[in-house]
Amino acid sequence: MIKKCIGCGSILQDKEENKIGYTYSLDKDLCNRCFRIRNYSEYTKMDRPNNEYIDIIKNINKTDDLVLLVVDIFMIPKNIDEIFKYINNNVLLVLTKRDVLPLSIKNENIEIGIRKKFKNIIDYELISSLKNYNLDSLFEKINKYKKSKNVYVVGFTNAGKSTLINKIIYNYSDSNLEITTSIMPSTTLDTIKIDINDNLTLIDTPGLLVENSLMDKVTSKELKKIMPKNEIRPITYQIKEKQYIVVEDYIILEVSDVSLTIYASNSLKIDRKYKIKEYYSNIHDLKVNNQLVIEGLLYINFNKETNVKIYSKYNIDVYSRERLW
Ligand SMILES: Nc1nc2c(ncn2[C@@H]2O[C@H](COP(=O)(O)OP(=O)(O)OP(=O)(O)O)[C@@H](O)[C@H]2O)c(=O)[nH]1
Ligand SMILES: [Mg+2]
Repeated sequence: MIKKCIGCGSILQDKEENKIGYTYSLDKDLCNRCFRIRNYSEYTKMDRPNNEYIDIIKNINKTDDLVLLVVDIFMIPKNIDEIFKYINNNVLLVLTKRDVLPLSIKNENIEIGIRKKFKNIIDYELISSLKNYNLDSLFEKINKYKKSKNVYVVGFTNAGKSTLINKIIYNYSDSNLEITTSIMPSTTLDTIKIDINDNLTLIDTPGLLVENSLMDKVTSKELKKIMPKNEIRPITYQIKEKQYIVVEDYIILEVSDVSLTIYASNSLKIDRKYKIKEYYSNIHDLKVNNQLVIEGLLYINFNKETNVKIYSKYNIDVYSRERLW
């Protein structure tokens, strides 16, 4: 009989120690990797090719089950729309991690931006799993829109899908199951079915990989600094002559004659400099309309269209986009 790890969904096996699903005894419910993440916060990188994750999402198309698309409101990936290529199901958009976005950004403005960006959704909810914010309202919407017992939870890696499901289990079911969550990408490796009640089964799925994201280049220790833990304090600079903004040892931004506001984790070291001794080899020269995104690290709002030069330690996506709010 096939037995799946209750933490990450992978099929348990006791043969190959370095492969997915390894456990030294098939009597266990957790694979070794999940056991180590949970008990020692020790993460072993163990991912599958992105096309296998895409195939899992595509399979949902064969059903008319409701889909919850979970999106990290601070790190909306560049290719977020890709998901709509794979599924035609009804999509309830769940914007999560509201707790890290500054409260000075009004929910009404977020709603306007979201309605403009996501045209193919039946509804949306702005939540924080961490703070239990709007979870009752989300749970009502799930019950309102679901067409069948099964509801799929999809999104990009690290969006907070499994954390949300754990919260729903805790709040609204008698079960004490817990899915493995972590700060590193590709924590969930296969589908995990969770019965919330007789009429509702949530199905967790592995997150699609974010292309060229800093998330994939750094250690878990670094990621702890990069991922905001609490409300972001935006940093504004008025820049006249040519200056440099340095973010840890990840990027150097070269700008002049502009006002900019940086949204990034409060734990990151951000400095303004007039001279730079050493640059990085990945160079991006681009015109930014009003928002610059460094994938997996931060975004910066500009008061006007401007030319910027970015030196990046790693080969990651750097691009301009229309700000949503
Ligand atoms: N601040 C904050 N962090 C959150 C919230 N929800 C999840 N996180 C964090 O986001 C990280 C990723 O969470 P997961 O639930 O493992 O993400 P996932 O979408 O299941 O990721 P994959 O399994 O890789 O697809 C963890 O460090 C969580 O603690 C939230 O509401 N607020
Ligand atoms: Mg997960």
